[in-house]
Amino acid sequence: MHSTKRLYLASSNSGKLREFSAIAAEVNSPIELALLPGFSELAEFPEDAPTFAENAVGKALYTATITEETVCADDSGLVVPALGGQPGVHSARYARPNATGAQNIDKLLGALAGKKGNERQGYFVCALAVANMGRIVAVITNRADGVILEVPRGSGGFGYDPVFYFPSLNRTFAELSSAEKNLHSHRGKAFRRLLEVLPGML
Ligand code: ITT
Repeated sequence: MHSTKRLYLASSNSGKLREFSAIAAEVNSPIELALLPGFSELAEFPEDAPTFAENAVGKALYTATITEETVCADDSGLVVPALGGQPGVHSARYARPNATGAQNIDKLLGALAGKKGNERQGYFVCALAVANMGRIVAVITNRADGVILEVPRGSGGFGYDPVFYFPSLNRTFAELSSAEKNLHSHRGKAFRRLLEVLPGML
């Protein structure tokens, strides 16, 4: 029998809380998740480091200054090696600041026009960092590998999902149920790993 341990997410996104809570419930985790109270009043953390992990660590340390509880911050995005790693850490604002998923997809398909085969390979990355009282407790990263399609397919998910074809399921991420996506996605895999290592550390 485990005692419950609380982990705050450095986010005001209730979709993210639902996604992570569903994964925690599946693995019967003793970690109880909640959105970090006061997160939306904090000045936005500038995610301008060159790697996902650095951004997640910076955001975790920054947001953990408003609580004595343990905080988890994440950063994620799509890396396309044939584009020199773009959109990368700029994934959310690839087309322009506050771009929609469709605008980012348009820019990505334009950048990949004429590219075939291996040049259309890409992968999603998720970095999770956990901080408490000014210290980093854990950093986890994981990835999901796929191929960027020429034409979007499916209406689920968000961001680049409609053009992210996942070969082992023969579907795009936008054609998966949320349970299927959680099983295979960069974020799902990183978060399950975090749930494995974290109970011993809190
Ligand atoms: P918060 O920081 O407010 O949580 P965000 O949209 O900036 O929201 P991330 O930094 O985690 O979230 O993700 C950056 C971008 O990477 C996101 O806006 C998408 O364009 C893309 N991305 C990340 N994970 C994705 C996924 O599972 N499917 C599709 N696109 C994804």
